[in-house]
Order: sequence, then C-alpha cells, then structure tokens
Amino acid sequence: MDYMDSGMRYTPKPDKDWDTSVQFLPASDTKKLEKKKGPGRIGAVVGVVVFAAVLSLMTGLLVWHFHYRKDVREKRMYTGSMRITNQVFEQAYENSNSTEFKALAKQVAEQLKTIYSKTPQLAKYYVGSTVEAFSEGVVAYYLSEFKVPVGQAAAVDSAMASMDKLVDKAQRTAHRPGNALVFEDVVSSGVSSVFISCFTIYFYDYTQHTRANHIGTITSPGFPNTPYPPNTYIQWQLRADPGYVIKLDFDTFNLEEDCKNDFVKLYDSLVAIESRAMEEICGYYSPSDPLSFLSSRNVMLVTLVTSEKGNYPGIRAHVSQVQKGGAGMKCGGKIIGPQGAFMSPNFPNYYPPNTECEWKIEVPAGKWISVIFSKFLLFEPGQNGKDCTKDYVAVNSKKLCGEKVGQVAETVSSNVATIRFVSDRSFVDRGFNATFKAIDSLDPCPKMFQCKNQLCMDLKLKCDGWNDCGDMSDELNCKCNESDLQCKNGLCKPMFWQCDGVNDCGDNTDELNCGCKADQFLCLNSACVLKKKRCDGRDDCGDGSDELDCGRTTSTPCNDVTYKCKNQMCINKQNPECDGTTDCADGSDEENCDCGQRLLRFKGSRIVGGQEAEQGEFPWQVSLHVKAYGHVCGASVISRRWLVTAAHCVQDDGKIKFSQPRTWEAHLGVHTQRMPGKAVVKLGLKQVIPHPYYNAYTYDNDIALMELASDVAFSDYIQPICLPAAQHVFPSGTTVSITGWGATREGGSAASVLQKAQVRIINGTVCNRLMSNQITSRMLCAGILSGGVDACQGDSGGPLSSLASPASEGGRSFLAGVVSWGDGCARRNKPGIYSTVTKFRGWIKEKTGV
Ligand SMILES: *[C@@H]1O[C@H](CO)[C@@H](O)[C@H](O)[C@H]1NC(C)=O
Ligand SMILES: *[C@@H]1O[C@H](CO)[C@@H](O)[C@H](O)[C@H]1NC(C)=O
Ligand SMILES: *[C@@H]1O[C@H](CO)[C@@H](O)[C@H](O)[C@H]1NC(C)=O
Ligand SMILES: *[C@@H]1O[C@H](CO)[C@@H](O)[C@H](O)[C@H]1NC(C)=O
Ligand SMILES: [Ca+2]
Ligand SMILES: [Ca+2]
Repeated sequence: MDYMDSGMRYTPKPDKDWDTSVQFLPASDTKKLEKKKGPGRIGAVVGVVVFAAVLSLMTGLLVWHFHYRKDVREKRMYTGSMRITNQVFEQAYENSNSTEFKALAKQVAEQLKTIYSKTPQLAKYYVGSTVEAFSEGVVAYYLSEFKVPVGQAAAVDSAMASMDKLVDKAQRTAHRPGNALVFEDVVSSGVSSVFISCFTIYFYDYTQHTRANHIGTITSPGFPNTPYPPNTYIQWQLRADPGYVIKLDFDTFNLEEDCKNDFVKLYDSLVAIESRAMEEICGYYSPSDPLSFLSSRNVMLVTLVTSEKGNYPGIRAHVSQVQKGGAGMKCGGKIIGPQGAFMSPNFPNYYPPNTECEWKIEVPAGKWISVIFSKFLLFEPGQNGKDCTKDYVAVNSKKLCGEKVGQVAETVSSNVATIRFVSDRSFVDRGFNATFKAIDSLDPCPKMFQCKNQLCMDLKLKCDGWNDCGDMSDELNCKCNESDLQCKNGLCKPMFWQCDGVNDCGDNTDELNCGCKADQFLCLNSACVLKKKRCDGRDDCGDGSDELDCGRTTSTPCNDVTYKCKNQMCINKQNPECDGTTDCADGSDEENCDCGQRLLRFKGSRIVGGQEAEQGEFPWQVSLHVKAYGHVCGASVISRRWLVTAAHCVQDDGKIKFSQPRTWEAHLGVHTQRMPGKAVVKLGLKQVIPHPYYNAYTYDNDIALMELASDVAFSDYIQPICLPAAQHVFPSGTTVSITGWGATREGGSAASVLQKAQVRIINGTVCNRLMSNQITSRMLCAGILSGGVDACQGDSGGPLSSLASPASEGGRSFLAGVVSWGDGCARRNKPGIYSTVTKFRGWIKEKTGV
C-alpha cells in the first residue's frame, strides 16, 4: 500500500466524530486519531470494551501468524525529521488537510522512497513513508515503515541509524530534477516496539498552537478528578509562532515513582525522535520544586506513557510562548569588574537544548579570577564526566559537566577568562549559577582557609569536625581544640557525637569507653548485662529492657519500659504504637493512628545544603502569631482541636499577655510567611495551658497546650503528628528533623519560607556534661548534622519530628520533642535543647484527651 495515496497520514477516516473517543494502536493497524480537545470518559469505556474484544481476536491472529506462517516478517517503524532548505514555510503547512501540506508531503515521501530504494539493506523491505507534520524551518517530520524478515532487523536498524549519510549520498550522486527538495539536519530513530508490537494501547494525540499573550493548559486524561488511565500513550504536539520558543511549566506532576512504568518524555521536536529527547520524568514534584522547560525552536512534543497499573493523579502544565533569546534566556556577554555573576539560561529552571553562551570576564590587571559555581547540574544520560562531549561548561579550556554536589571552584591564573556553556540537541538539566571575583595570586583566600578544591572557608570551620570544603581538606592534619574530641585517626569531632552509637570518627574512637564492654548489652537504664542474657526470659537489666524486642511479641509483666495496651496488658515490643503491626491483643496499639503522615510525596532534593522545606512536608508545623506582631513561636498539631508548644512562649512579658488565648492567632498550613494561600487556616485560641511545673529559670517542663477556638479541617497541608507513648524510646544517635522560620519569641521571623534541618539526638549523659549539668530528664539534646554555615531553623515551641521508618514504607512521624532553649536554634558546636514529649504523655492525655 502506498501511504501517499491514502491521505498522507496514518489517520483513519473517522467513522464518527466522537470528540471523546479513544483509539488503540494494534500491530496491524497504524491508525491514530487527531483531536483538538480533551477526551471524555464515555470514549474510554467504549475503548476498553473494544480493546478487550480486539485483544482476544489479535491474540488468536498472532498465534496463527507466528506458528503457521513461514516467511515471518516484523514491522519496523522509524521516525525522523529533516530540514528542507529550499522551501519557505507557509501557514498552510500546519494544517495536514491543506492542499499545500499534501503536495509537499507527497514530494517528501517520494524523495524518501528514492533514497531508500538506493540502499540495498532497505529497498527490499520498504513499505512506505508518511509525513506527520511540518514546522518553521521548513522542518518535515516523517514516519517510515519497513517489513523486515526476522534476523535482518539489526542490519536495517544500522542502515537507518546513518540516515543522514544516506540522504547526503543520494543528494550528491543522483540525477536530480531541478525542483528536488534539499534536505539537511536529517535525524532518525526507531519507534519503540511498545507502539507497534502486539500490545494494544490507547492513543491520544493533541495539537496546540500557542499565540502571543495566551497560556494554554495540558492535563493528563481525567485530571484532577480521576487518576490517569492505564496502558496509554498520549502526545501533545505544541507549536508557537515563528521566532518564539515553547515554555512548558508543570504546576502538578504526580506520577508513579518508577520511570519503567509511567513517564513523561519531552522532545525538542514534533515527533518522538530519541536524539531530540529533552528529559524523561516520573515520580512526584512538589509545587515548590517547579519543573519548567524551554524548547530550542517553536515546537515541542510532550508524551505521557502509562503502564497497566499503579496510576496516580497525573500532570497539569501551562504552555506559553516566549521570544527566542528573550528575558530569562539571555546569556553570555562581557563582564568587567572585580566581581560578578552569571548563570545558565532559564536558571533555576531547565536550560533549552541546542544553546551556546559565551561570557568574557575581565578583572583588574594583575589579579587572578576565582569562579565559584554554587549550583552545578548538567546531568545527561550517557555523558562521560571526563570527556564532556554533550552539555558542558568550559572555563577557558577546562570542561566541566555532570552533576556536582556542593560548590565548585575554578581558579584562572590570569585577569581575563572565557566561559562557555554548551547544551547539545538532547537532554537538558537545571544548569548552573556562578559568581566570580578577582583574587590575589599570592593570597587567594585572604584571612580564610583554602581548601584543596580551591574553595575558601572561614578559619573557624577548620578542624571543627564538619566537612565544610566538601573534600575533607579542612578536617585533615588537625590539632584539636581541647573542647573537641580527638579521634585516633587525626580527625576532630564535636564532643556531643561521643557515645551516641554512631561511628563519627570513622575509626570508632568516639564510641569507645561508652559504658558497656563489647560483649555486653546496654540496658535502657544504662546498666550493662552480658549479651547472652538478652532475650533469655529473665529480667537482668532490672528494668526489663533486655527482654524487649525478642522476636515474637508476647505479653509480659508491666514495668517502666513496657508498652501498656488499653486492656492493661503489657507487651515486650519497643515502640509498637502505630507501626502497622497489631501487637496488643485488643489492637489498641494501632488505634488513633491517623497521624504523622504526609499526604503529599517528597523526593530528596538533589541540591545539597538547600534547607527550605517543601510545601506540605511538615503539615503539623504551626506558626503562632501574636496579633500585630506576627510570627513569634512554633507549635505542632496533635488533633483537630489541640496544639503543643513551649511553656516559655506563653509567659506574660510586661505589656504582652502571652498567657492569654486572645493574644494569639494560630496559622496552620503555612509554607511562606506573609503569603496568604488556600492552604492556610487561621484560628483563634480557646485556652492556653502551660505545664504547671514549668520553671522559667531552668526551662524544666517547658511545654504548653493550646486549644483552638474551633476544629481545624485536615488537608494535604494540615495533618497531626503522632504522640509517642510514654515508653517510646528515641535512642541517642537517631536522626530527626527540626523545622521553623528561625524566630525567637522576641524577634520576628527570620526566614520567610519554612526551613528544615536534620539533627541527631545526643547521648543525655554527654549532653549534661557539656551543658554543665543543666539537663534534666525532661530535656532532650540534639545537634545539627549538616556542615556549612550555622543553621538556625527551629522556632521555640516547634516540633522535633522523628520518622519511625522511611515515609515511602508508610512510616509515621512522632513528636520526639518541643524546641525549648539553646537559642531556639540548633547551632553547630552547641546542642539544641528540647522538651521530652514522652515525659508529658500522661499530662497531655489528661488535659486534651488526645
Ligand atoms: C481534516 O479534514 C477532516 C475531514 O474533512 C476533518 O474532520 C478534520 O477536522 C480536518 N483536520 C484539520 C486539522 O483541519
Ligand atoms: C545565584 O547565586 C547567588 C550567589 O550564590 C545568589 O545570590 C543568587 O540569588 C542565585 N541566583 C538564583 C537565581 O538562584
Ligand atoms: C576552642 O574552644 C573554645 C571554647 O569552646 C573556643 O572559644 C575557641 O574559639 C575554640 N578554638 C578553635 C580554634 O576552634
Ligand atoms: C552515654 O554516654 C555514657 C558515657 O558518657 C555511657 O555510659 C552511656 O552508656 C551512653 N548512653 C547511651 C544510651 O549510649
Ligand atoms: Ca569544618
Ligand atoms: Ca558518634
């Protein structure tokens, strides 16, 4: 069959114009339906029924086909594009029904036929070609089909892989008619077998031409009411006006985690040519981690492929056009001066493919140049970190590529430098942000320490136990301060990592002499018993802790360390509450467990040192505002009605009656201060209950309860945190999170976006020693884990959240502590002090019923 005679495209003559229809694409059928508007559900249902019928029919046919036919040939399809250099684009080429389109498409197909007929590996198997679309340039997008005997497939693939050479050869040698089209920039790639094999899939195709000042929207089918359908291939062919590029901004991206199943793939093309793929994306992206892309020309193809199960809400993206080289895309130029900054186009969003920028930097004569990349993300599949043959940045002749953690410094030993950024035709990333400054060649880091990797660090950060340089060079050859721990291997570590069960030195020096001998077990009451006495059915510790977690959960005599079920029976499992396993005979350990879970999904940020939380990541975080003052303290949601905060937040202070409910307004669901949003709920208070034994001098019992004036409705952004049982153990060495806007009661908020930091629980004995015996059993110490600058994330009253097991495994967060003192911040070399929530579990229950 000659496709040219059958209407140019694989488009069927639609028997009925269901705007809501769904088409499938079986092996023997290459139809597809082009539509303008979104599909409906009726079509999908019809499609499923038809699909089932066709599938069973086809299974029969295929069995027959493969078992009883001898000359088995398989169908292979190749998609590609090329530029026609001797044609001028006409508007009519956008419409595949126009006579202009048909005439040019016919000519392209005929020339393709000629090219294939001159190639022995292809001529015999060629079936036909069809032109899918044209875009400015003039670029033709085509699809060619071959019927290849099994066994010849590799030869055809390799011939097609050098399609550009075939075209060149044909154009050089042939006796060509004067009006022949001249092709350039020819690329071709095989069409994934998924689309032409015996699998039947639903197929949707949309086209959209964006105009000036117009923002179009694309959504996955069913969005936002239903999950996207299974076994579907959807493509959106996007066009913009000449001289413009497509800007695609996802405001929702929520797919399955594994790209093997469901994914979105973007192309810098109108058809799915592998060498024009821009990015393949799956999983979840928070709205605060936006995905925004630019094409290199006025076309883009967005595809969504879904597998047979595990369907998520889907995607929504906005499509607009921006002038090529316009705002945000400008790059390169000359920068003269002692310092300056530059970044990749569209930073911090994805740079466009096929882009080159060149900066000429000049600092005062006699100086050298230090270039510091604060972010460097140029990841590309198949890119070798050494050769940098794809996307790269070159500082003079030194090429950098790939994804770099932390800062990267490059020193240029001259007062002029050329920086080039190149992105090739495929795969893009978020790019880089860089600053440069003039340096003195004799003293490149004045009054600072120079790391091996050329970064400059504050002298205070040398030998302080944190790897600030990123290459450890600030922590080698140290003579430790006497307040620090001297590891045997020469490293210095903050004293508070001693005896916390984590090997910080690397040679375990910090964990020696920590109470028990190697063959001993450390009881919860700090006694040591022989390891072989553990789980032998007898209480050797004295508090029963050697008989906890001994495999099978059984009931056991009640004591201080055992969990008590509602029926007053005790069990020998540590932290059994809300862990997803019913341990109590009456099931009470799994009651009231609607807490501590994030409804949204979060992925670990690739950007190291980024300390902003994502929206909805800590939905129990509350911002307590004093009317007229703004944010002054943090708190945690523990139920629809109750919050937990610090007692020192609610002490009267001269003019302001912090103890009075009417002074306060609780803001729930806040991500950015002073930015109202749909997620934010503001409520007054009905009562404030500080702990009766709160001691304003020692900060002992620094905890308070707040009753909201009315119940709050939970949402993706407002959820309660789980309260730990009185016997819950948060061992020293456990990594937990603190969050807040960095405010003290006296000052306003320091950060506008909620900040997070990881801290580690410090051994209480060690902490008490470091803090000159100020630590009571109602206090918990934790120290900041990340290096770099001082982090001040916690707000007084805010949560110390402990995730019981990874969130992806359904792990819940427990409120381990309430930020109490130690500046309300976690400073490096200074532990933060938290109220131990387990000690107040009975009191909270008594006052709130929670
Ligand atoms: C092309 O023509 C068919 C039938 O005449 C019509 O249904 C279809 O909408 C047209 N397509 C375009 C892109 O104009
Ligand atoms: C780039 O980095 C500089 C310095 O690190 C910073 O001030 C600036 O805000 C960054 N720009 C963007 C867009 O992130
Ligand atoms: C050593 O510790 C003392 C006391 O904590 C501190 O004041 C001093 O700055 C530290 N010195 C260094 C080099 O870190
Ligand atoms: C805490 O450190 C002390 C020694 O300073 C040690 O005896 C004790 O066992 C440690 N506690 C834990 C829980 O590791
Ligand atoms: Ca350091
Ligand atoms: Ca340690």
